[in-house]
Amino acid sequence: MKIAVEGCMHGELDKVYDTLRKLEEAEGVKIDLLICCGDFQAVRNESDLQCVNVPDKFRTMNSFWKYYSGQAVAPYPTIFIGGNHEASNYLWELYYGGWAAPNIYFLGFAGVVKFGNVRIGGLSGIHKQQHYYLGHHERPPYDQSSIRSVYHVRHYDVLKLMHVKEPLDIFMSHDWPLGITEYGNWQNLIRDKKFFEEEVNNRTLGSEPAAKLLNKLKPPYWFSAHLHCKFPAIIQHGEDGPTTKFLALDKCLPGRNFLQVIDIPSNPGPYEIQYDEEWLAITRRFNSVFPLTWMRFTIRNEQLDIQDDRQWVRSKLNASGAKPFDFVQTAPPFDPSKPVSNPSLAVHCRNPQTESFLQFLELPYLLDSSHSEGLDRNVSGSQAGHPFGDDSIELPDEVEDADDDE
Ligand SMILES: [Mn+2]
Repeated sequence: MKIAVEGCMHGELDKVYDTLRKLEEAEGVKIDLLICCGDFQAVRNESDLQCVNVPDKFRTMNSFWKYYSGQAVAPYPTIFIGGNHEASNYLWELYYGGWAAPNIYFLGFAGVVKFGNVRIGGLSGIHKQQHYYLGHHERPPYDQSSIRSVYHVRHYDVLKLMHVKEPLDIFMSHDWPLGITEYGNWQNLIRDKKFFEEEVNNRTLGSEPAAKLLNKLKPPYWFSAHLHCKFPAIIQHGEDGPTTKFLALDKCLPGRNFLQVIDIPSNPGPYEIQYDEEWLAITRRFNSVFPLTWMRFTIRNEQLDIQDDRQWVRSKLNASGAKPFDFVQTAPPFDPSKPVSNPSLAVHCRNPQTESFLQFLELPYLLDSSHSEGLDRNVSGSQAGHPFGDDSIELPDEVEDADDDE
């Protein structure tokens, strides 16, 4: 199976698919799947664009809407995670994962799916310590604080991924695992990217939860993006342990290293995206403690036994199949002939894919804020005192964005 891996998409689907078509022709290969490591920008219309945390000069429609509206069709099955520049309102509708457009699958805030017999996991967002232990309290429309914190990685989602016991083939995180530079040529990296030097030397470059997941999951491949440069590394887990090939990739610009094709041994195709039994069991087990407020998320025993859920999920999948529920449009797509200058504020929408998924797992719908009304709201009422704005780790990304002409 040939899998094309891409760094940040930034809404440039036309360009990436075009590059892949040319690559297939030039090399005489067939690409089976595209995976993208975040900053996908699944922007459907002007309202979504207001939910993306991005400097105004980069607040542009780009090309996802064509694939969402049906005007264009993704020529390769595409799987993506979220980064720090996303239509977060739309990704929240699909918190558990789902089709963002036909043939384009969002892995969820955390998720695992199967493509053929290849098992792919991922964690969306970037790490920010001050928000790590909070619940997912953010709802559209976002303010200046929640438009940023909505994509900050949560302990809850990492904990779910820490429960994955069966081997994964590929894992994706948007920011790099903390300390990863020690396993590659960091001297080259800081020569080309001077502003990483201090963080590399202080061992502060990257995400601590991603590093913990890397240590726990030990997948053969780990891909990241975010810092807009290529960086390979090889991690040897223990003396006789397995190895992980790490690769960070750039964003999609001419002359940049934004694509890599890997060849993974697999069953013969055709392949399709399918639900993963172990992941659904973990999702089912953890949904009862899904934290949805400002309150600090703690759980008495962090090791939950999922065996009963596993059995239950297996019989459900045997009865109904493991194919994800069909794509459904939930917002009008952008119409270039009728641009909207004053878009309405985005509000939460119950995506039928998510509703079907939860019905399938016999779980309640919790993604709208009404769920927390019965809980103690004192904590969530104190927004004014909440720290925000210190997004220093994002600086390299934003500094580089500011230098680039897109
Ligand atoms: Mn990013």
